[in-house]
Amino acid sequence: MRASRRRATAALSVAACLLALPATQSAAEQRHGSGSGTDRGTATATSVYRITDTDSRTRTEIQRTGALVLSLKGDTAFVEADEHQVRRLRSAGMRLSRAAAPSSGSPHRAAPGDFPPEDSGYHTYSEMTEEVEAAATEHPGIVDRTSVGRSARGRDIPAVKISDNAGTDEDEPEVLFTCNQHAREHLTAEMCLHILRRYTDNYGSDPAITDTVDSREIWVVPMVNPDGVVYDVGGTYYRGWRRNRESAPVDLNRNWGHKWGCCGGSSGSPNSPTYRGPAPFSAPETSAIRDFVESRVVDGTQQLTGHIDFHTFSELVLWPYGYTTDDTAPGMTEEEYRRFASIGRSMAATNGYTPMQSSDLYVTDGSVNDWMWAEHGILSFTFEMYPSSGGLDGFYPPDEVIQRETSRNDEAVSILLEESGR
Ligand code: 0X9
Ligand code: CA
Ligand code: CA
Ligand code: CA
Ligand code: ZN
Repeated sequence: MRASRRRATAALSVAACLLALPATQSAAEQRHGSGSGTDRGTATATSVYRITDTDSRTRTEIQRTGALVLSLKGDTAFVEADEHQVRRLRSAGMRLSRAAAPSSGSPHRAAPGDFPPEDSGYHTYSEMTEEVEAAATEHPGIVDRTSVGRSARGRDIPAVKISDNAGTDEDEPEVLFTCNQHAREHLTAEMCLHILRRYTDNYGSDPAITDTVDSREIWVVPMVNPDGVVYDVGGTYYRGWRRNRESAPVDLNRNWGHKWGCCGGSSGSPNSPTYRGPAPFSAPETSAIRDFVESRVVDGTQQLTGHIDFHTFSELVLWPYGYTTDDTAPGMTEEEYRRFASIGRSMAATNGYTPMQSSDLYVTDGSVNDWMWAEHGILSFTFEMYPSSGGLDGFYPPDEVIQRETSRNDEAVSILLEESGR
């Protein structure tokens, strides 16, 4: 058994104290930082609700109230909402029931700014940069440590290139893996670091890995949103933070420049967790990745052919477009859509995730996949990792699952790297 007993005990005693108070926010949710102090901007308390029989249309409607669809299990959505949003959803005819409070959370941590001791398997920002440096030192021939730029608060955003002759730009298909656009989705940084280790430590001993490294240029950006990550673990409890750390924090996955703000799939309100920012690429973090991707256009040809952006959670494989529920749209022919769906399904068959067009989950505009595909023709997917469902605790799985849940995507990552050569 993992070290959850102590947490659960702590949670229960806190919960007991709160029973005497108006039940606006459960103890466990408070411990996960929902309500005041989250990136909702206002001091409205939120809770997690279960809504049955949803579809893409109703889930998009849910998002439009400012509530957040956290995960999907069949047709049942788990939704984080405040009282005002709950009233709006109920008056729209939806039936909401309070989801059970998360069973585990984080206790006081030894040192603010770090993960609590029982979650020390997760990498802080500085541990992530150390791991990247170490990979470059240990594998000088095949690892090149670079940077895509700086975050809003001036933090370096490391990028790693893995390839034979890593210091040379060779004529090989290039593939990009990005993680942690959303701050609280910590398992994703572990996913990127796992990819880094897998393609370096096994080079020269595993023939398939060696062949891939020799025939591709693999780019990995483990933490797109370092400010948000540092903030999320910077308090006594996990904060449940999603956005970056500009003074008006931006949801980076609504800030990309294709069909930005077009379709009700983001918010113009700085208080919303899905705030799209004042302009496309207003956020330093998205514009840094944009500049990097544009720098991969060599002699008029985009070198990057494949991309996965890792998120948590819901165990989904998603492909564009997100801004429209139509399969085809400008820049997406039927044949291209079929290719996305077919690769998405074959990847999902290896990890047990559910494959779908991203707007089948809910409509988003300004998300990364739409821009990568529409502007650069990059085969770009979103993976929503473990767990398959749950409330806010779904963002904080115990570190014991890291190895299992990152290696779970090995075959899918291999498929993308393979397809990117076609
Ligand atoms: O809303 C998002 O940005 C992603 N989900 S998350 O819970 N990690 O925030 C999903 C983006 C995929 N695109 C669409 N659903 N359209
Ligand atoms: Ca642990
Ligand atoms: Ca090479
Ligand atoms: Ca190249
Ligand atoms: Zn996310």
